[in-house]
Amino acid sequence: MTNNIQFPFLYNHLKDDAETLKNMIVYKLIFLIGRSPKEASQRDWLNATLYAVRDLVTEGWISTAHQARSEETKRVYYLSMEFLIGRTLSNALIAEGIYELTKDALAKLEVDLEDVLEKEVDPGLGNGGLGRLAACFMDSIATLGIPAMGYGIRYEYGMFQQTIENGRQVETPDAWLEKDAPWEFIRPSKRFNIRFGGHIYFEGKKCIWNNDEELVALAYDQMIPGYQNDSAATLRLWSAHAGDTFDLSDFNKGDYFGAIEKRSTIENVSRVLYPDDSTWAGQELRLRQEYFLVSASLQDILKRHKRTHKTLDNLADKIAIHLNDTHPALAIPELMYILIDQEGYEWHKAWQMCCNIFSYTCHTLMSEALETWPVEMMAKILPRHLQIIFEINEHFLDHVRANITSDNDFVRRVSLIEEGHARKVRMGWLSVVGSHKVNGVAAIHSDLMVSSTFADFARIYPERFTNVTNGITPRRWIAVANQDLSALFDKYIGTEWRRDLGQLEKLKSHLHDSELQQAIPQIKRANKERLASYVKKELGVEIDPNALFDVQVKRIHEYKRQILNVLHIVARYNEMIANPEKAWTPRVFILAGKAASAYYTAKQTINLINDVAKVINNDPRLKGRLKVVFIPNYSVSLAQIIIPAADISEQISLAGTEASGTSNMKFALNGALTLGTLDGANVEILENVGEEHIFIFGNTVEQVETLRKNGYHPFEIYQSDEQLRTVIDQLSSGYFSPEEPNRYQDLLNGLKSYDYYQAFADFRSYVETQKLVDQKYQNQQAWVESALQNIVNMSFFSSDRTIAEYAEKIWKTMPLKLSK
Ligand code: 26V
Repeated sequence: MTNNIQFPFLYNHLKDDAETLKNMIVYKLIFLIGRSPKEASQRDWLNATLYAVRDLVTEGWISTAHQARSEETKRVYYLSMEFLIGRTLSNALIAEGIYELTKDALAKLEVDLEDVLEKEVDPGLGNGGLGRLAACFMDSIATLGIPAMGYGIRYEYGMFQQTIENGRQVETPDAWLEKDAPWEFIRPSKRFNIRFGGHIYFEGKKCIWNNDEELVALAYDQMIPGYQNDSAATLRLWSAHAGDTFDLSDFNKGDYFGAIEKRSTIENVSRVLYPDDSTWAGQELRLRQEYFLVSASLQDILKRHKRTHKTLDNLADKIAIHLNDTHPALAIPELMYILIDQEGYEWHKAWQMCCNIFSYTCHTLMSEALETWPVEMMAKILPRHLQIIFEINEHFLDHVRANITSDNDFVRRVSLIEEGHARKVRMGWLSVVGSHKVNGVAAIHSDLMVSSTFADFARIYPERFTNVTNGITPRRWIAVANQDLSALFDKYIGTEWRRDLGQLEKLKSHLHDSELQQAIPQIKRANKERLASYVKKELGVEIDPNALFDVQVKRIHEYKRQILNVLHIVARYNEMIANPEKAWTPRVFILAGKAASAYYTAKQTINLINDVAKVINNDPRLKGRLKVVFIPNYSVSLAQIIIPAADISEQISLAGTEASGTSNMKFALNGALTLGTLDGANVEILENVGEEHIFIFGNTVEQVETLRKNGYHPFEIYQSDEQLRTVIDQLSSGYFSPEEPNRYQDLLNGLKSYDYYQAFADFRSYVETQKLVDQKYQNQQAWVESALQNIVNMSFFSSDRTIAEYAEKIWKTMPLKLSK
C-alpha cells in the first residue's frame, strides 16, 4: 500500500483560485458527464459542479473516517426511516467556504450559479418534522465532529409530488433518482443478506431460524459536510437488490418470467417511502422496510466493530445506537438475535448490552400514530424476532411483578403484547424497555410523555426519561436560506455564529443601532419580493410585499388546525366587506403542506383553502388588501424561500398535540413573530424571547384536558359566537364552492358535533389575538424591535446545542479531535 500521499491532496492545488475550480468543473463535464461546454445544459453544469465540489468534500470525509478509526472513541449510530436532507450543493459550498469562488468560476463559463442551484433535485426521503430533524442532526454531527453515522433507506420514490388541480391535491410519484444523484457514492463491497420468513425450531437450547426469503442490502453513502472543519459525516442509505440467487424451483418449472417477477417484488422493499405520518396502518411492506434498515445497519455496525476490536465483549462501551422514533425498534430483538444465536452470549449478558447500547426518541403522543404490529404478521415475516420479543416480555413482566406491582391491570397495560382478538406487539413499549434513555423533543412534550403515554413506565424506570429540546441548523436555515441576514450578522458579530449560534448574544449590544434597525425590514422586504415573484410565476397570483405575510406551512393534519386559520381568514374577509373603508392592515395568508393520500379531512382542508382563496383573491371590494395563497408541493427547498419571507409564523396546534415543531424555530430565527398556542417548543420560544415579542393565545394543556373531561360542546360555541356562526353557515351554504354547495358538509358537521381538536374553543382568542397582530404591524418600529428580539434570542434552538446534549447525556461520547 502506498502511503506517501499527503492530505489534503486537492486543496493544495485549489487554494483560492477560481481558474483552477473552473478547470475542475470543465474536466468533470467533459470526462464524467461526456458533454462539451458548448452543448452543456444547466443540469449538466449542475452535475459537473457537484462532482467537482464533491471531490473537495471527499478529502475531509476520508480523513474524518480515518480519525474516528484511530481514536477508538465511542461511536454513535443514528437509525432513521427518514432523512430529509434537502439540496446538497448550496449547503456544501457554504460548508467549504467556496460559494463566491464557485460563483466566479462559473461566471468565467458564463453560467449563473443561482440558476444552476435551482436545478438540483430535492430528495424527499421523509415526511416532515421527524425526517428534517434527522437531517439537521447530521449537519450538526458533522460540524461538531461527533463520531456518528446515520443509517436510512435509499427509497427509489420519495415523498410524492403535490400538484393542485381544481383546488384539490393530486399526487404524482417522485422519481428523484432518474435525474442523477452525483452526490452519492455507491459502495459495492458493503452488501449484506437480509432474511425474512420461514420457521424456527430448537436444537436443545439453541434456536435455529430457517428463513425462506433473502435479499441483499447495498450501501450508498452521502457525505454530510461539516461547517469549515475539513470534515464530513456519513449518511449510509440502503437499497434492496434481489442478489444473484434466482428461485431455482421456478426455473426448473420453466417459469422464467415468474422468477424475474419475484426479483422485482423483493426489490420493492426500498421502492417507496410511506407518505402517511398521521395514521398507523400495519402494512407488511412497511414491516419489511423497518427490518431491512435494522438488519443491514446492525450487520454493518458489528462488522466495523469487530474489525477494530476483534470481540463484541466491549460493544456497549464502544457503540451507541439511537432509535429515531419506534420505526427502527426491531434493532433491539435483532441485536439480541445476533448476540445469542450467532455469537453465543447468554440471555442476561446480551440483554444488559442491549439496554446500554440503545436509546430512543419519542416524537409523537398521538395514539393513532403509535406503531403496533399484529403478532400474526410478525410471526410470518420474522418468527425468531417475535419469539425473542415474547421472551423479553416474560423477563420484563417478571421484573414488574417482583419489584413494582402484581396488579393485573398494570401488568396488562405495560405488557409488550397488547391482548385482544388480534394480538399486537407494542413498539413504543419495546423501545422503552430496551433502551437506557428515552427522550421527548420539547420540555412540555417530555413532561406529557411521562404523565400520559409512558406514565406506567416512568414508574418502573423513572431514571430513563429525559428531555432534549429539538433544534435546527443555522447553516441551512440562515446561511443558505437567508443570505442577506447572514451578511448582516457577519457585519455586526463576525462569521462565527455559523458554528456557534450563541454569538447572537453579541448582537444584543447593537439593538438600538439605527442602521441595524433599518436593515432588518429591508432584508425582510427583499425576501418577501423573492417569494412574491415565486408565487406570481407558479400561481399567477399577485401578492404585495408591503402586506403582512402570515404563514402556516407544515403537513396538513387536524391537530395542527389549518382549519382554525381558515375560519379566521373568512371572518376577516366578512369584516372587511362589512367595513371596506376601515384602515385594514393588508395581509397575505400563505399556506402550504401535503396531506396523506388517504387522509380525507386533510384533503378537504386543502380544497377549502383553495376555494376560499379563489373567492377572496378575485373580490375587487378588498382592493388587494387580503390575499390567500396555497403554495403546492411544500418541501425543504420551498421552505428555504417561504420561511425567510414571513412576518407571522402560525404555530396553532391544540395545546398538548405538537411534540415540538421545528419550523417555529426557523421562522423566529429569520425574524418572524410567532402566533401560537402553548404547545411544543412554542413554550420555550416564549421563555427565550419574552412575552412582549410573541403572540400567545388559546387554551393551555390543562384547560384542554378539563374540557375533554367535563364534556366539550362545540355546538354551544357555534351558537353563542355570532362571528363564528356566520362563517360556518357561509361555508355550509356553498358560498365558496357554488358548483358543489355541500362540499364541506362532512368537515363542518365534524366540527359542530365533535371538534376533536377544539378549534371552536380557541376561535375567539385566536381572532382577538390576530387583531393585536394588526395593531403591532402598524407600529413598524415596535415590530422590528420584536423581530430583532426573536432573532437574537434563538441561540438555544441551534441543533448544535441539541446534538451536544445528546452526546453528553445520552450517547456519552466526545467530539473527534479534528485538525480544524
Ligand atoms: C409516523 C408514522 C406513522 C405511520 C407510518 C409512517 C409514519 C412516519 C412518520 C411518523 C412520524 C410522526 C412523528 C413526527 O413526525 N413527529 C414530529 O417530530 C418532529 C421532530 O421531533 C416534531 O417537531 C413534531 O412536532 C412532531 O410532530
